[in-house]
Amino acid sequence: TKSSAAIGAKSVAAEVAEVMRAVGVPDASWRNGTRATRSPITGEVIAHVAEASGDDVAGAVARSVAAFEAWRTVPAPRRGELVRLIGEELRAHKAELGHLVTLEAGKIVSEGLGEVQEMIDICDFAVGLSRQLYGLTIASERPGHRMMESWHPVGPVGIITAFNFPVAVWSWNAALALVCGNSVLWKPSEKTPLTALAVQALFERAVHAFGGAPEGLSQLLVGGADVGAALVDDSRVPVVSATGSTRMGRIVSERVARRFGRSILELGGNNAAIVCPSADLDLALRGIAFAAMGTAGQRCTSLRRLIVQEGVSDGFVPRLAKAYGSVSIGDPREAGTLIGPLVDAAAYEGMQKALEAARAAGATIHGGERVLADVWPDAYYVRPALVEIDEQVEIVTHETFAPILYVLRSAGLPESIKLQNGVPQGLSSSIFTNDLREAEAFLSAEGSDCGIANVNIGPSGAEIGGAFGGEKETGGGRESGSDAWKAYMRRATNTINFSRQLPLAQGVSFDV
Ligand code: UN1
Repeated sequence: TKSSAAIGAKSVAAEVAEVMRAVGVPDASWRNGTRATRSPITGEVIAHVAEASGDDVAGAVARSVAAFEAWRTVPAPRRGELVRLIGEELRAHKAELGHLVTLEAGKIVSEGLGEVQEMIDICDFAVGLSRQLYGLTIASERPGHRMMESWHPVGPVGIITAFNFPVAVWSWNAALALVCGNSVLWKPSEKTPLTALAVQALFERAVHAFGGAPEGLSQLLVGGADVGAALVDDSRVPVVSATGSTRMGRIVSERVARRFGRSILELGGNNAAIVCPSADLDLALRGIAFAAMGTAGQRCTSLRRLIVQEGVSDGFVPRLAKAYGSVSIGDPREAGTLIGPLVDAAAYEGMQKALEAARAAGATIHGGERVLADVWPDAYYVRPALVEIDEQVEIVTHETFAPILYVLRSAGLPESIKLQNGVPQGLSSSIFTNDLREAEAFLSAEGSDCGIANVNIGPSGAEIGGAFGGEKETGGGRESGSDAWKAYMRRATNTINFSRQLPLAQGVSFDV
């Protein structure tokens, strides 16, 4: 635990002001507004942001529709050029934006920078994609006919993001949506408006360098739940991508479905890792430590359940407990800190409630207590908790957005997979094994039921090249790599008759 002597002299607010100036965010958007925002590092107020209200959304959507109507006629590779320029701005401002992620979301320095790198990576991916966006040609049953499918821009895309990846998730959606010919409207988390404002400023710079992009192509809507609701209910927004809790996602998906919109949902995870007797336990320990404790357990991919198989050395869990006991917790700005703060008091309370429930279920708990409260009474730092528990009781099946790792024992691989799949969420999963049969069984149709299944790495820290998302209560959406772009376009099936006859499909005759 960092001592107060080691605490940086500069206030978080002063550092925020420096970054906002360096990136060119107008003062009016964050200095004199109505909503106070706090840094989780110290709990101090760092900004008063200006807010939109639900009533402002209709006008923003109208501008977005106009921008879309112009943008969809721009050739896709040219649209890619704008995204390339966004990537360039991100490269040029990686240090500042990464630092702002640290200040506003409390991530350690390398994770703040990593988040911006993830944005740069998706821009690169989208630029290449802008020269593809391919459809199929399909064999027609009719002579002199050809069938094909075309992918077209779909319209304004609403993007609702969470505090824990305050900027990368926007970029997964926006980079694809923009090369696909859409406009975007972004409602960031109420906890992280400043990083969103900084990204918007970088976007405006890219637009300026690009020259000739329609006004309002990417708009930022800083505001509360009423803004989100207005966006979700607006039938001019055909696609809404939402990242957050399952509770929020259920509301969004029902409301979007009511107007026949499409939603891309990235909701709760309850990710597990199975440790088999053949595993490289040193490697497993490191993989588990990062996945479970990294980002203070506040990734949707964070490792929340560890399934240790019979035959794994008895020393393994005590070794893990030792790592939990000694991991450095403190100011995420400081080199050497691995665990920064929880986002706010509510996150801390949620964690303590979960630990109480586990204790009541007979669990043995290592760690989990609040630390540094004497230094920063308004910030919430905790020692990550390792919770040994006999059964996958109710509380274990919930996603608690905090660093709690439940440790379960299992008799063998089938039972491990059953435990792994025995929760309502289906985002990410992993197995540590050196046995090919076990690894392949885990990845097979009878194995993990998650959208992400890994071998010999933890469940978090995915690259952008793969499709990202999960099944069941995780919502079924896929973002970023692979063919996730298709969710941001509409598909048209085309049949072209180049003959002089008019044969009908299915052998139907209709002679007039
Ligand atoms: C999230 O936590 O919302 O796979 C996203 C990962 C990151 C993305 C996490 N690339 O952990």
